[in-house]
Amino acid sequence: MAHQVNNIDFRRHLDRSFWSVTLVLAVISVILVVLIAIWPINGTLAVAATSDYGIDALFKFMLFVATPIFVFVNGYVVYFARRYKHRSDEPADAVGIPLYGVVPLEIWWTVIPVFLMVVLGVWSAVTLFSLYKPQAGALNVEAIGHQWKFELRYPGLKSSFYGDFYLPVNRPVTMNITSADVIHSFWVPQFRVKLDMVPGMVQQLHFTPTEVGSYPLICTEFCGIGHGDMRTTVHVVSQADYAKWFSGTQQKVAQAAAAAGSLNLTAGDAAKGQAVFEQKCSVCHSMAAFAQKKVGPGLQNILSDPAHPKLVDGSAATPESVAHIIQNGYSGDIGVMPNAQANGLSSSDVSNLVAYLKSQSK
Ligand code: HEC
Ligand SMILES: [Cu+2]
Repeated sequence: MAHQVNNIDFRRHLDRSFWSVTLVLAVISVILVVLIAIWPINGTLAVAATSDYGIDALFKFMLFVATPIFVFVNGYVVYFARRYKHRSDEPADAVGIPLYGVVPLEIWWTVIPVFLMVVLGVWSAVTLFSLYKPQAGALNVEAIGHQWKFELRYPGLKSSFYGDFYLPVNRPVTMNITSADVIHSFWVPQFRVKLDMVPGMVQQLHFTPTEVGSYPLICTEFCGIGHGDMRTTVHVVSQADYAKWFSGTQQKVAQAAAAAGSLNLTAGDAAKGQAVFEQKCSVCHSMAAFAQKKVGPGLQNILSDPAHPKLVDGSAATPESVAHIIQNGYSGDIGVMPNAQANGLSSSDVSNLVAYLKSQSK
């Protein structure tokens, strides 16, 4: 007969196989913990900014504690499942040891995790706050998330730009982070920083890049169909290279602004247009019939589709009106088509795109 027993001496029921398994699990844990202790994390993933701020140490501590827990819990689960499984010579309704409460065990498995959680919590909070500490003389950069790219704004540049960006080595950076549409996330693994980009909210990250090199900036918040493509590169360079890049970009941005008015649609190059299309439009448009929608409609035969003689904005399908939509964007029943600035298009990109769309129309 099964009956509940409190505080029975459970050790009586643990035979030698239990203690051998315990020994094996202890040995495995010790080996893993030693391996973790000597593992150089920055050999696996380089650290390139001061913002590691002890994050690697915190991570190691977590692994250090979690690994033996993982080994023991899973080891015992497997052991007990085998050792105390139902045997064919037992009655079908046999129950195991009538073990209900063992106070000393319960105290231990409460006190130890509480202690570990408190240490982890306090340590994490201290580490986190150090990421929010502004530094003197910092370079202020704005990063704005868009579906699906990063827009960058620098003081002294007439307008923002998209794509790769540069930071001078050993100069503190304040990254002002927000989003223009949905929630994205700003993550540079080698800087050990990650912060959500939230529309309507500007948050700051403070770090100093310390190693020259090129590192990925990755969106780590699922933000729609193009999320997987939402990555770019941050180049950490010497002060001189940074100055060179900055003045070059300053010129480019000014030129693009000046050229935006003058669009020459007859000079477009369809092959170049195709390359731009694949890079910047194909997340939302396929080169197929109008009805083949991704986010926006299919764009094949856009200039010669009897089923759709008019464009989505109601204008007649001419190269000029297609260029108008590509430059200014359009928001209608289907959704939002971003403008040329948001898509990062120069005016020659626009004329090349129109030439390409023309070449895909019969
Ligand atoms: C974020 C998604 C998105 C991106 C990126 C995008 N488009 Fe669009 N596009 C749309 C949507 C949505 C529409 C339809 C708008 C509506 O009518 O509501 C559209 C409409 C259009 C139209 C009008 C189609 C018609 O039949 O009238 C053209 C032309 C066009 N896009 C070209 C481009 C080109 C060229 C690019 C690349 C530079 C591009 N789009 C990038 C979403 C996008
Ligand atoms: Cu994103």
